[in-house]
Amino acid sequence: MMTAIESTPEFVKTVYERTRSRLKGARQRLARPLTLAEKILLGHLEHPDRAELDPGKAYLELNPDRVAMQDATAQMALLQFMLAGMDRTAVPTTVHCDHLIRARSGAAADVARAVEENREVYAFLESASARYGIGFWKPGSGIIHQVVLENYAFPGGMMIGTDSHTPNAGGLGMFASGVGGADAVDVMSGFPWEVLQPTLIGVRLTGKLSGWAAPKDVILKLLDILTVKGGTNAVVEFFGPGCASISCTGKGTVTNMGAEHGATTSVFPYDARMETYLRATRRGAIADLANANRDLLAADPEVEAAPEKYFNRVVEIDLSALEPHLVGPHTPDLARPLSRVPAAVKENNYPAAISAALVGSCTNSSYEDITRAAAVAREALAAGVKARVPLLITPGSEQVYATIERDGLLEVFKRFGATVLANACGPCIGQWQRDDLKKGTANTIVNSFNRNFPARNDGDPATLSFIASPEVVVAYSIAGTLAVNPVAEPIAVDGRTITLSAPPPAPEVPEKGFVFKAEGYVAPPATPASVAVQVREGSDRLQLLAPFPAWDGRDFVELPVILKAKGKCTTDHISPAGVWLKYRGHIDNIANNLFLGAVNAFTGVAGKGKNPFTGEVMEFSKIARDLKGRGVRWIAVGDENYGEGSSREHAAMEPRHLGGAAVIARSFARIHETNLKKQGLLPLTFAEPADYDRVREGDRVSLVGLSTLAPGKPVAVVLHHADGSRDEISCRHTLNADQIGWFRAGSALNVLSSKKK
Ligand code: MIC
Ligand code: SF4
Repeated sequence: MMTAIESTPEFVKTVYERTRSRLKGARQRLARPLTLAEKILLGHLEHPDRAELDPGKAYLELNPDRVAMQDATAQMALLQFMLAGMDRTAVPTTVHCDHLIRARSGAAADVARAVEENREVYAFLESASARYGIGFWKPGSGIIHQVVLENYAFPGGMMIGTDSHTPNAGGLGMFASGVGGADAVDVMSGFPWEVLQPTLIGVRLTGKLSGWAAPKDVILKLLDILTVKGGTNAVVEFFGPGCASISCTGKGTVTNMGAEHGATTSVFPYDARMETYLRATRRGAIADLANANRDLLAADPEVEAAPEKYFNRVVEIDLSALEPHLVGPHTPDLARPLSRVPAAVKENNYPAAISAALVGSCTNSSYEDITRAAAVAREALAAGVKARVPLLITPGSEQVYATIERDGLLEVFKRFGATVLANACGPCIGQWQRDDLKKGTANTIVNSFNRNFPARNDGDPATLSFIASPEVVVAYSIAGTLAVNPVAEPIAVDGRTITLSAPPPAPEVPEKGFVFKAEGYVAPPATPASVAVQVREGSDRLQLLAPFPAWDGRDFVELPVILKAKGKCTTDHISPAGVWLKYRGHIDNIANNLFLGAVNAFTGVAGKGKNPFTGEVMEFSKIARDLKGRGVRWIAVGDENYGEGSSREHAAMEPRHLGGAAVIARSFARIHETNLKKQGLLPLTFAEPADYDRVREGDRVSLVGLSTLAPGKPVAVVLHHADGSRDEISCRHTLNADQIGWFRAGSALNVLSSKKK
């Protein structure tokens, strides 16, 4: 039967009814009050009566209500889905074209160029969407998470998305999690989503945001507290009286950027602010349903009364005391209140001059965000001052764009000297053709994005990227320097000074309502099966996949270590985006970027290592390819929180494609660890984290006893050093029985295709 792509009231009603009935059994089993996250999780269990429940240990089988994919990850996801042999997706699914548009001269020209440059990729995505009954959002229609919030998210629902910032929908009370494409393929094929049962972090908000403090500062403060790995395998659930002072899209900012502390998702309870947003986005009937099911959409009252009894950890944030923050460079958890920035700039020798300011990204591109940012620009214009550094604005969606245009905000930005870019990811993902600076010039940028890993925005590791709220970014664009606190100190401009006042609270939804615009949406045809999926033979952008070979049943013996990564090794280090985004549908071509940003622990140099056979120093991808040619599998070694950041499964498929067998790290980020398992690699952690130091250059590694690999059972690992000595160490893994099956079969997809429902 054809399911609607939309989250129709009938659909939402069914979800609430199903949740209620599944919760009944779960409540009996647990016999205690439940948090909101637990209600949604238990309400989406495939087997509520018999599922093992053990936070941090048990794997849950869940039935998400929706799937969303963006163009850069959808390519691989759909190529895998094609191998699954399904006729159409089992749950409502959408594809959003937002990552492939290069920001250069402004919205219209950039979209036109992107359509030209990515013609065959868009044709593939559109035809595959049509073929499998998926809703398709064309380039220029908006950033996935903003479009999902405006159209598809609903309180109490569960969705997965092939993008790490999918938790944005938590601002509308949805349990929304970022996953790799292979997870999405499971759910699109009618199988459950398997995820480690998260532990629970409760964040109690008190007080009220005021002055320059913005929703962004709530998450920047939380990142400061939790750090980039503090949320791993946990759900962050907000509660307390402060929640009411944050709008729905503001809540979205907070949950969206929860990706940066690694949480499985973050979620707010349903409240009047969400109701306002639902009604303003033409979903009054869903607001009515939510109102009638409030008990499902918030924690039980006992939880708020004694949170420490129900959460593994409780964090308190007093919004009234919150100062505006700036985080960075290079990591989103290096937070400082603005008042401390000038001193930190001196101490650390950061370039004080700002070379560019950027507002936008899925985290901060709502109507409210743009309005607050425009208010700062307006005040400056009234004082005769414009942006003193290039200011680039990316609205989140067609709807936001059309509405800010009608309300005169675009005009304000134009007068202020800003460039308005396409409704897309743009510079947030390195799609920024910067012609103003020579590569390698140390420089500082400020933006309202979410990640600031080296080279992320402009492909240049010499750029220091700092993150703040949109209004603070505009204030910095006026100051042009980090040496002053632009929200508290007078700013010197052309021989005089101006002092900015805090922007007034912005309307959370436009007073005149949103301009509804969804010209970029293409619904699937009534008879999808007749559509041919377009993949040109010999294309350098798209390549059909072949299944990875099954494990041969033998131990891995004396495999070379091609990379020992030191320090932060995010997915941007493993498989950079920017110029490489163009190969996201071509496994062999994109594999040429393997480990390009990873820092070699033996040399401190990024992207290169020593070929274990020839001794030659070369790019890691070349080493891997050479070993593959010789029929030799290999190992990579990682540090803490290996694979932090994006959901891109390329970071797991590339090593697999080029012959990687295992990654041994001190710890893993959740999505990446799952991606490795899904693609048939073994993610192992050092039982003794200090054993990381035992790995020497030129080592060969044996993984012993793999035929008896079992859940919870450590793996014996032998490090054979070049001088003939050896170290025997123990490694852990988190594979459950099913996941061991993926390893044996060669990948999760091989298992899925063999048991297609
Ligand atoms: C990102 O912000 O890093 C991305 C680009 O949106 C990724 C997805 C991708 O790499 O395509 C993410 O966050 O998952
Ligand atoms: Fe796009 Fe940036 Fe959001 Fe990723 S974080 S979805 S690149 S806007």
